[in-house]
Amino acid sequence: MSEQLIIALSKGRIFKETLPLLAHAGITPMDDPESSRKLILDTNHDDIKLIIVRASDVPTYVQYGGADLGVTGKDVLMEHGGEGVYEPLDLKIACCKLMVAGPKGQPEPNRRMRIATKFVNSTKRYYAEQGKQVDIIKLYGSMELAPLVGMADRIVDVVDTGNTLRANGLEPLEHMADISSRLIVNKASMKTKNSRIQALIKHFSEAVQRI
Ligand code: PRT
Ligand code: MG
Repeated sequence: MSEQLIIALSKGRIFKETLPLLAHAGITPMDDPESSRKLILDTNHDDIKLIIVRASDVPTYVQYGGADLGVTGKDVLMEHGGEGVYEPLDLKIACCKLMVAGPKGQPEPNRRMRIATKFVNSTKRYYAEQGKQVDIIKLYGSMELAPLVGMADRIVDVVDTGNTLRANGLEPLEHMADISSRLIVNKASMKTKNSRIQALIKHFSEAVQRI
């Protein structure tokens, strides 16, 4: 039997949008992570397993060899830093933008701005490049709430339709980066399982062209 190949995915949009790419590579999961409690999903190949982890944990699993490959948002990858992983392919799925947003019509305060975000590293880098001193408040979700309760002047978050911002009286202010999901590969696996991983990259890249 050949060695196992483990692919790390997160539930929700990443899993759904990766399914057609897996299908093009002849890989079908045997379980649905939305209904199953299993964290390791079998596929139609005995030697290919999918692991289901938090979106922000995908690069960590791949970095430390818990998975050979993973699919992760560029936002998450930028925040992680990308150590220990290769990023061979832009999958062009789960597209969105990393943005600064704030309450509609509210100018910058005359003191240091407070920015609420889960993207602490990217936010630090962004304002440092502009030579702006800001205070960053780390949150784990629902960043949109922070300005509404007066805890922050701005947020940094990923935006797709902008509906969530609008529904909370916020507006997009600055575009920081275009985001899409990337295929990432553990550096050691790329050597030891090279031909299988190259074959998968090839199938995925064909699927990206077509879809
Ligand atoms: O949910 P959890 O905390 O576990 O992790 P996560 O939110 O990072 O995971 P998930 O599955 O929601 O997102 C995975 C990846 O999808 C992200 O890392 C992004 O690269 C990408 N992506 C694409 C998005 C969106 N579009 C998006 N719209 N991630 C999050 N959103 C949020 C957005 O912040 C807003 O709160 O969805 C909400 C709706 O967006 P609007 O602008 O359409 O209203
Ligand atoms: Mg989410």
